Amino acid sequence: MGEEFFTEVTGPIPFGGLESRDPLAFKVWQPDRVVLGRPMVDHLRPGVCFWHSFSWAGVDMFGNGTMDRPWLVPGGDEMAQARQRMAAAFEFFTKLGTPYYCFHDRDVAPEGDSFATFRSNLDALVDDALGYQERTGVRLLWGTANLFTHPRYQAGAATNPDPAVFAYAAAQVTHMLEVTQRLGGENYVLWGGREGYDTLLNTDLRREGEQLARFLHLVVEHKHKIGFEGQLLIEPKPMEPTKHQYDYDVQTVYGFLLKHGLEGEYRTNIEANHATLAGHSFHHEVAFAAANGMLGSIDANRGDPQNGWDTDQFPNSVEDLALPMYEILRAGGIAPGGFNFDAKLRRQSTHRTDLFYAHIGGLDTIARALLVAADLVERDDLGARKDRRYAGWDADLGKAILDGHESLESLEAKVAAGEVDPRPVSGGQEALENLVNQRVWSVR
Ligand code: XLS
Ligand code: CA
Ligand code: CA
Repeated sequence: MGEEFFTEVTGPIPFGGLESRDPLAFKVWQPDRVVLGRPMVDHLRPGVCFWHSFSWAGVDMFGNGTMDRPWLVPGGDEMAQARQRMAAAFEFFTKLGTPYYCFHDRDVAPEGDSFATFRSNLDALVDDALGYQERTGVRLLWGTANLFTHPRYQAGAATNPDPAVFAYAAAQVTHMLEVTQRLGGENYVLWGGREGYDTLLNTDLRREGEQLARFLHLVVEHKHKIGFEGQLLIEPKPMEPTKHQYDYDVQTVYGFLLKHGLEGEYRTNIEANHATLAGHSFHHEVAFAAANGMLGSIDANRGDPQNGWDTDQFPNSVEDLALPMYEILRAGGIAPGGFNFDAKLRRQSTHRTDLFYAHIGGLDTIARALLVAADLVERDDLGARKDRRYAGWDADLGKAILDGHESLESLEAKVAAGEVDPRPVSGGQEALENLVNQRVWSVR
């Protein structure tokens, strides 16, 4: 073993239980605990994201890096630092005990001064990653290409007014899709960070929509050509860094895919904080995706209700997560997706061990949300009440309407003859909320 980076944590983080006072022990997360007939780890498939945890030193738009990250100190040999970064990452994954990780091409490999150099840097580091994966058993949940940091992408990648930028983005995605396949990645994500606009004064919405659709078709073609068996995912976000982003929310993405004949090829990677930025709840985004065959994977994090930024904080509210988790269980689970912690430390959490506290809290929170959701599914009160509420649609009148056996005229005749005379029924929202809270409070 080479240099050790997380010396305060000696071995895998143990399970301590709800009464444990050890800050470096799990209170709820027990990968092997069986929930609804499956180990917890198979339900949640949690992953650590490379970019926030290993490729970011706490830089923000007003200040320099604050964190103790020797592999990010500016001015060093970039390939040597990249190797250190990967060693630190795999040491962390193994000590934390999570099965998956996710990365952008640029998180692991130095850019160099040309695409050819970038590609060979990436290939060398992917060779290393393969070795680490084999030795540790940690797997790749998803790969993605960074099409937003370099100045060439300032006006978007696929939606750029310059086709040369489209071509450059295509080159990056081609290679990263192949890298993801080589590493056995189970999904490939496209987040259109700058596929949007800052002002309509210089933006042709019609052209940009067509360009984006063409790009998405090319990705599908290449996926099938190389036989990549993973799932393609689009990650919605309404804004930031652009003023408006085209993949606004799951429903917008779904409509775009339908319009361009891409349905069935992509699902969504839903990030909790992006849902709230879009003015929705995370629950809404997950429920919409589940109802329309668009549920792909989850980026687990939260925003801060006091501001409208993408703060990417670690999840810490079981109440917020229990109902999205319930939708996921009812939809048959999240695999081949998982729960990627797309979350970063606060800038003042400068110590390396803070990374452990953050992920321990996040894992315990999603694990407890899973227990609550599983209990709700097992009792099935919510499902049964919903079924009762819609029972009319399974009876004669509802079926006749949906099967096309009724017209406006035939319905008018029924109403006029007094055969149909609806009475308002209570939606019972408060009783339902109580039911959920009772589970949140009592499940162990
Ligand atoms: C940014 C996004 C990004 C994607 C991957 O807001 O969350 O990190 O998950 O490109
Ligand atoms: Ca994300
Ligand atoms: Ca985010």
